[in-house]
Amino acid sequence: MCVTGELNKGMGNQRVDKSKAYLLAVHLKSQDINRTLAALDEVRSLAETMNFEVVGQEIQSRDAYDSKTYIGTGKLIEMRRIVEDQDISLVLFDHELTPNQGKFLEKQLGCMVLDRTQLILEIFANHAQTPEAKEQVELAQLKYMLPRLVGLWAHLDREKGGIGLSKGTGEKQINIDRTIIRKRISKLEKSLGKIARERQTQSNLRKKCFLSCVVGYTNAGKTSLVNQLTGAGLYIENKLFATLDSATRVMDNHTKPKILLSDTVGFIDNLPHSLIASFRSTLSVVKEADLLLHVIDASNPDIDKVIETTTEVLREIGAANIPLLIVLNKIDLVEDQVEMLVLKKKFPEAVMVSALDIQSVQRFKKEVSGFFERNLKSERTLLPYERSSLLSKFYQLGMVEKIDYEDEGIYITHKMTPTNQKILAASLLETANR
Ligand SMILES: Nc1nc2c(ncn2[C@@H]2O[C@H](COP(=O)(O)OP(=O)(O)OP(=O)(O)O)[C@@H](O)[C@H]2O)c(=O)[nH]1
Ligand SMILES: [Mg+2]
Repeated sequence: MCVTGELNKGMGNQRVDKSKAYLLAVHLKSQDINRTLAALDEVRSLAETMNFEVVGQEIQSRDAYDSKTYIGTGKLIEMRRIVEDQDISLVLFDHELTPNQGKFLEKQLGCMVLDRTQLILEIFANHAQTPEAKEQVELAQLKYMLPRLVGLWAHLDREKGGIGLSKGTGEKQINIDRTIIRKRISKLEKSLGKIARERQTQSNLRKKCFLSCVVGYTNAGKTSLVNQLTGAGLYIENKLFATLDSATRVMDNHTKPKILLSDTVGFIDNLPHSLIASFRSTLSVVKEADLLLHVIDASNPDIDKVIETTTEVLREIGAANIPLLIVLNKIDLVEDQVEMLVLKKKFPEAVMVSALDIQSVQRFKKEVSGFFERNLKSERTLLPYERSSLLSKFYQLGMVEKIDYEDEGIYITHKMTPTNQKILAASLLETANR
């Protein structure tokens, strides 16, 4: 499903004419202007990711958002002239518009209007490659659309006299559409549920390993680091949301158990809730991780916001309590020594890395292995001789450090992840009960 279908025609490298886009933001006087500027910059990156040509931008200072026009009547008139004079195809807003505001603005401006959420949904729709990602995006779009149907069909009721429709035609159409959309949502949820169960089987296999997962803001360099650390060859791009699927690769073969590294979809400020909900199964890998590597673009001027956003999403998906290592990537772009010192002071525990510098990547790899070793406690378990067949489980699930054969049984000194400890305990209990 693609709202910008017409505009997107010929997108990609072959695109000849880029659609001209204009950015609009409302700055509330009570807010920090830097945040408004940063939000507008982000909309620009989203627009560029969609291959639109951003030809201008405006910031309107107001005490409050205007409920009808969002930007205020004066600015709207000024904007209409700009749209006409410069042949603008679409106006992009830094904020989520109400369905009525969206429709009203489109009518007044005479061009397509997209808000931040729609833009993000469009990018996801464009980038989705796998059947799972496509279904997740469609689900998010339908959930976004459902409460907005009133706005879409209200005109039918308003215009009923003129076009000869009976009273309430719009309302009836809304009910038909709602039923169709609800059916499709339920079908998609069933299909995604099936994929999630298959994913669970894969994850049971993964549990035998130590799972680390990169998380963080979109474009922070997560996939680049995964590629450097594992040789994965995953797709990277200097655009937002290049990655929409999870991918897991072996990072270290020499440890017991192996260390795996997963890449996954990036986050953004005010990530639409429908998207987070729909991407739950893709993000399940984050929830299962033994260690999260929070990758941050060190050259981002608003690191606090980036951390805030990631922390918030991690909380929302139930991954807030997993051990987390801060990774300041793109350190090669921080040229100012003072800035570097500020970063070191602010994040004394962080790993500083550049995905472009192999030596720093190797140091980073050691940090992850070190974390893994530090966090695995040595345990000593007694295995009675009559259950010695379970010895192989210890080797499968962790590192066996020492074995002592005593009169009462085999004492095994081992290290394993908390998840694998639980799997082992369950196996021991199961055989004890037989
Ligand atoms: N200068 C510099 N550029 C980097 C570094 N790491 C990644 N990049 C660039 O940053 C851009 C984004 O990199 P990705 O690895 O796709 O970022 P990501 O976090 O996976 O992004 P999404 O999947 O879109 O969320 C690419 O153009 C990379 O080449 C780095 O350490 N230094
Ligand atoms: Mg990526």
